[in-house]
Amino acid sequence: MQDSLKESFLKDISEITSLNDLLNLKAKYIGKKGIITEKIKNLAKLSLEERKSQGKILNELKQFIEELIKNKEEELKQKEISESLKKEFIDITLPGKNFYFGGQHPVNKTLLEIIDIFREIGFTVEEGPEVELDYYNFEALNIPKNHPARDMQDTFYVSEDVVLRTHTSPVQVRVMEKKKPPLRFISPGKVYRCDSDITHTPMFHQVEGLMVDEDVSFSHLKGILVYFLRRLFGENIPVRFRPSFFPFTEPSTEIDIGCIICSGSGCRVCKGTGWLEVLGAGMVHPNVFKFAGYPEGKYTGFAFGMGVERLTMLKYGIDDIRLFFENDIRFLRQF
Ligand code: 2NL
Repeated sequence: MQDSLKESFLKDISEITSLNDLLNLKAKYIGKKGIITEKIKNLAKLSLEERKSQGKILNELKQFIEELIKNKEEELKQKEISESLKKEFIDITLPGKNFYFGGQHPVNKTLLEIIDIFREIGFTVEEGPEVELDYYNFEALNIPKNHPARDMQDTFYVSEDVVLRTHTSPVQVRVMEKKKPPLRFISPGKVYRCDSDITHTPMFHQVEGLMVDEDVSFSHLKGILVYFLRRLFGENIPVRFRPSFFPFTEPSTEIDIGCIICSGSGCRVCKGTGWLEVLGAGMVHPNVFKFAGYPEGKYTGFAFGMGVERLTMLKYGIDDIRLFFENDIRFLRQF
């Protein structure tokens, strides 16, 4: 009788594959209402003789079952651990996922190049507000109210006498108000004009420069700007000066370099002329010194200005300025 019980237990336990089933099996045989437990309870009904022999057999069987369940439990726990280890295995020798480094924005690259060149020859860097008084943006630069230059530059007005600066020249006026010559600095930064097409964006970057002292002449202007262009575009770049007009300089000039796309033979980029305009410059107008509070006739100086997006477009042969502001990673990765 107890032998067949043992056999049925051995058969049952051999089919167990989970801890949960094992607990049920334990309850079935040796739980509160388990088969063995019941049998032990029923011993009381037997004669002393039988109680002794049956009791011994049942106790041994119970111990045997407990032992096997304990072993099985250990075995199942080990199996569970090794299975989860197998499932969670990470092959650290697999190649990593590709990721890409960001790059410097091409406009910023050009800007930093320009700043470096001027720093090396003793120019410092000055900055100022982007929201500017009409006075500093126009008035103090010899552009009076109703001057056509104010229409030429489509200006974002914040209020009647506050604008988004249309150039970085107001920085230079502010520096002149505070410091006496000799002055030699550049003012890079964002400027704003109400204009948008393939060569204009409402915000772009400009670098202006100013050098003021006693006896600064047009030959200083020429020497420094030709040197600058040779550094930026290469030693052999052709440079030419054309007469021009700005309200804040007299005389004024626009400076061209030989077309870097066609080397001067004429192409789409230089519109067949062989030349590209890259700088505006001139000798500071006496009225600008007057607004800055400098004594009349004491100082002379030259000033210049350039558009950083335009220079970057020429340098890399980019034909649409809006590409700079779309931040398409495929575009940006090329620089
Ligand atoms: C251009 C031309 C220029 C200046 C900027 C300047 C500043 C002061 C006094 C006189 Cl405080 N001039 N700046 C002079 C000539 C040209 O910029 O084509 N910019 C993109």
